[in-house]
Amino acid sequence: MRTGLLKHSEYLEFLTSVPTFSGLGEDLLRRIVDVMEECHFDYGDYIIRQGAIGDTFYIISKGNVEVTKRKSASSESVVIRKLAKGDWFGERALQGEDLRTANVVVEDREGATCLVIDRQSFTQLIGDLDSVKQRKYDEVPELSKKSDGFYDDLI
Ligand code: PCG
Repeated sequence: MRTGLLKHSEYLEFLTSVPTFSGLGEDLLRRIVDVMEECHFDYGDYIIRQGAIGDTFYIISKGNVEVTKRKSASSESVVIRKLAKGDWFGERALQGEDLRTANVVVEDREGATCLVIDRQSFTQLIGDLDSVKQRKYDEVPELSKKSDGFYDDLI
């Protein structure tokens, strides 16, 4: 176990409050807590960069982030969503292909804290949950993704 006992029960309680995870049995939740790492990010940090290779899944435990996306490598990023405590992200690069499909940037002046899970643990413990597997974003269905992780069209 990587986390101390106090943190362990704090995380367990937190996960129980997140709808996606609340219905999981305590055994599975404990296994998830066992493999999580707490990471702090500062204001303006890119937790995820669009087009980069990704191997990690994140659950926000503190602060707010913005999801932004570029239409092409040369165009400006636009904000497409804001996420807060209890929201999770980073699953797309772990489902099949490895490239990040958007940026995730810390919006909170105080920074943000995430619970981070690596690809192997994600695949074993989380990837099969229906709410994770079936999450769809409001993207134009006929978007054609190119090999560099950018889309021909925006959301
Ligand atoms: P991933 O791994 O592609 O990295 C960026 C993350 O942003 C993505 O996973 C999703 O978890 C998250 N995200 C939140 N909203 C959106 C959205 O509308 N579109 C996309 N592509 N990703 C989103």
